Amino acid sequence: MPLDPPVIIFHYPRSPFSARVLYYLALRGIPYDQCIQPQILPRPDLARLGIRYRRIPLLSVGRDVYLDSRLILQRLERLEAGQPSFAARASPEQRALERLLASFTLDTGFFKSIVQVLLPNTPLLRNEAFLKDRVDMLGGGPDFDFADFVLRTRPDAIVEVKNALELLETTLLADGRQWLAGTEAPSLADIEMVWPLHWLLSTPGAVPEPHISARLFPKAFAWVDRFQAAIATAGKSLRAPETLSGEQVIEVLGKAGADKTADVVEQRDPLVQSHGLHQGQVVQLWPSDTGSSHKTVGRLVGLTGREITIEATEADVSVRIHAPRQGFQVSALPQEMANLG
Ligand SMILES: N[C@@H](CCC(=O)N[C@@H](CS)C(=O)NCC(=O)O)C(=O)O
Repeated sequence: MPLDPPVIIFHYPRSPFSARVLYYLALRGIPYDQCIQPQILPRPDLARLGIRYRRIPLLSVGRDVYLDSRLILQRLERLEAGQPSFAARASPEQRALERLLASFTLDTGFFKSIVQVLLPNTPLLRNEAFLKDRVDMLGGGPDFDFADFVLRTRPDAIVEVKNALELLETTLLADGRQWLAGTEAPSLADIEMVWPLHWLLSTPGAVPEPHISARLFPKAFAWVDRFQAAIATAGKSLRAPETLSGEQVIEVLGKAGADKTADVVEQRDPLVQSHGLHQGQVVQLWPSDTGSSHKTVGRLVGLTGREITIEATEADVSVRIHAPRQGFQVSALPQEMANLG
């Protein structure tokens, strides 16, 4: 039985940011379907939804598509399906820990360090098409040697990752607890810390021994294994996701309803005031860190302190696209600005 509203994740296998979302879905017991994307551009299924944003994952709930795993988890926390939300079950201290761990893995250089440690020992660093695609994402010019950059920066990155494991081993996991926030079952705090570490530890040949090993960090390694076992168990009681084609996605979204809770352009917002943004205006939306040359175009539907919502203008079906405020920018289309003058 599909969920109402339908939930679809757009991802590819072994994408670590997608794992963050898939773990969440498994632990909450939220049924979903998936639309598998190629690891490098182009991504025609997303183009048909009017989405030029180039990062993975995305998640649709009804005909609302959410960009960025940050906003995806916030949306899922509001979804009434499966187990109660994590927020409903957590104490203020546990919620603070979740936020701090999310900030550590997402907002510091930690994830980049994981990439620098992992990539040299995978075939990806010898895959020309992959390297070219990721240089485009990072905004590097034709002379930027991504492989050389990763190899040069790896020693420092190993130290960063080692320090993070040491922190877990000597603080949160030191008293022998099963889960980071001292809960009975894995919580959002575990999800927020485990996804980059599991990606590293489960990639064949990627763990930089002897600097990092199960012998040096037995509690942290056991916790990552325990988490995977919990996900496998949770997955068994969840209906297996159907894999949808781009065409099937269009069909599902075409019949689905919209979530209008963030359909307000807050007049007191500093950006709205300084740029004179208004509902219905055609805007472009893009992430400020990587992939920022890929700008998605649509009519502004909502702009709050947490979320930007647009109605896609380049889609084969009526789709609403949501991005978090953090890490994203929105502006009027340049030609529209010219028209105003
Ligand atoms: N801030 C984004 C980052 C997502 C991200 O960087 N994802 C990687 C894949 S795991 C990616 O998009 N790589 C480039 C690509 O797939 O085009 C999020 O939290 O979702």
